[in-house]
Amino acid sequence: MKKPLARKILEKHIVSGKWESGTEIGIRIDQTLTQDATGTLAYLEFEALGLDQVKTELSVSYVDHNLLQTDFKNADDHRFLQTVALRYGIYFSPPGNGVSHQVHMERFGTPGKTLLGSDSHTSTGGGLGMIAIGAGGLDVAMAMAGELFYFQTPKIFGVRLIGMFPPWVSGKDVILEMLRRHTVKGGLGKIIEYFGPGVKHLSATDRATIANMGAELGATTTIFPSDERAKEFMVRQGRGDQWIHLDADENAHYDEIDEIDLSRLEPLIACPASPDNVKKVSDVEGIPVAQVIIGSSVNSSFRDLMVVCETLEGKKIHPDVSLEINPGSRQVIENVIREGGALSLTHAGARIHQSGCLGCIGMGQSPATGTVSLRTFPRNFPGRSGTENDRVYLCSPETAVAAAIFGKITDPRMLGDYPDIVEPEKFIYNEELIIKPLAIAERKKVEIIRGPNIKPFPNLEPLPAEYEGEILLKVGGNITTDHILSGGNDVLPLRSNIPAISEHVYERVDKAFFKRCKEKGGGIIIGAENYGQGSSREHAALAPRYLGVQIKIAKGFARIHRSNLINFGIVPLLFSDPLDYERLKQGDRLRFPDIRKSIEQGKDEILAMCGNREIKIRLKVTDRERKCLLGGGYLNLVKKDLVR
Ligand code: MIC
Repeated sequence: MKKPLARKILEKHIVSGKWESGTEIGIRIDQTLTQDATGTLAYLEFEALGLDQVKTELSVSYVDHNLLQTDFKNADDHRFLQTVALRYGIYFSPPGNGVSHQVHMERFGTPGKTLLGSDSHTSTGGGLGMIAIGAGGLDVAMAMAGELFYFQTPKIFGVRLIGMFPPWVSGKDVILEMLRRHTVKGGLGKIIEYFGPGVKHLSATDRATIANMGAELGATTTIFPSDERAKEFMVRQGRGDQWIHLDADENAHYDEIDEIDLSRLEPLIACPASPDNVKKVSDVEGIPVAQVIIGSSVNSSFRDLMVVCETLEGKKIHPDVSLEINPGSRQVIENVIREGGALSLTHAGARIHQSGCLGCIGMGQSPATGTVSLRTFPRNFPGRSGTENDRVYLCSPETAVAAAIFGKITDPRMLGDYPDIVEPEKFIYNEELIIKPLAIAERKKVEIIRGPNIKPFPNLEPLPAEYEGEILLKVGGNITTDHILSGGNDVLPLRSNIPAISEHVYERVDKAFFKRCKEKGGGIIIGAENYGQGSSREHAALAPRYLGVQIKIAKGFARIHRSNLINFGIVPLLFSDPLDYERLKQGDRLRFPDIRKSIEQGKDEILAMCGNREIKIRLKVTDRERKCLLGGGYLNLVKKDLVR
């Protein structure tokens, strides 16, 4: 059979299972990345395994999220992460160096390798022909320990690109078009693979934008071929020798196919408050804008910023707009400076921030009450900006800069000549700024420095024989991990302190949740479709578990959150009859009389009682996952194996 590229790379990495729809495969992971907001916990988990060093080809720890230092907590975490990296043989990219996705692509991304990252946007690496997957921190810790990464054999969704971009249209418009067509659930269980004659017209960083936001489709990951454009990028990074040509077989078989004609795309924009609420910019023109942010996790590359610089040359931003620039990396801003772009930015009135994620996860940059903010970020979930009832739109740098100039949403095509951005033959960069692993003999001498906010990983008890609890909360469809546990400057610094962060669980949905959950000693949460979409933050599973939540029932779960639940021993049950979702309400008590035995015996149907009424509930898990659930989580299971 003629195979897609994703399958060819994955088959080279499969160690357990085989390529068969609906079954689990376990793959070898070549590279890992962590960022600080998820990394502290991932390294606490790695430490708990008691190993001496990482077992991957390459592991990198980035500090890019918790950059504001309003007290000791984030700074302490940064030091912890740096010393952990030195201790275990991990590269360390310090604060200010840039966003993990951009820096990894610049310095380490390699076609054909597998990359697992504790950030849902790790998929960015697919822009260079990698299989790059976002996961919970524990899965990444396990990969660092040399364990396999397990997931369901995905379907491969081929997207054929034809034509060429018209002026003022770029990579962001491709992924917004995908979200318009397929919604935030459209990629569940799938890898999105782009192919066809249009691919060669996309630069590596345009591809990275599309791959990054494949996470918003719910996809397992996204991949592009490794062709001349990927090579060009790697040569400019001084890494041409690491490039290899990789492509799908000719006439490869895809499980599903769609086609996008790039020449017919026009500027698009995702309206509040979901990345799939996509409209044509021309249809929402005229809405006054108070803030424009360009950069962060996506659209923060040299090309993205230079389009903005050149458009702004000789112009001034609108007096009602705060234009903010979050460069993807130090390398990006250095090259923009060399080309003279930074001067156009500052002279036009832009505020240049340090390289990092910042406002993308609510770490500063919150918009003013009742105002519109246009961002080139990947997500606009409600309240994620840190401002209640925020109105955040997602768009390309082209659309963003047009709004900054005119003070209202404006179709960028009216800006006239489209700047022709020529990338430097060789980017300037300073390799010394990423701290390399120490020689093996030196590692043991490193003392890991822990601040007072860094608390040990909590102990999780095995699943009891029977479980009874109250429905503590009933939520609707597409609930994000931001709803379950928000980001922002108040909560993010608690990521290494589970007891403290657990006080914030579901606070944005129901302020009384924590108190109720504490009083009842835990219980059950009920959700609808695509429960737990969005961020990979495993805290959204571990913190409720710490409060005693041991069962979640939904119509469907998002991939990463589902794995995180299992990793921490929360049973992810599915409604067999959607009417039961309608019938059950907050405050109902549910009893699972023989839940442990049913899971041990490999049963798919789990008996649940609401008073005298039986509720039809299913459990769709693999044998490995059953063991995790029974033992109180993945860490307990692996620790036991290591001891043995
Ligand atoms: C996100 O876009 O939500 C983040 C910030 O990248 C998160 C990481 C986190 O919650 O720490 C993600 O997507 O994994």
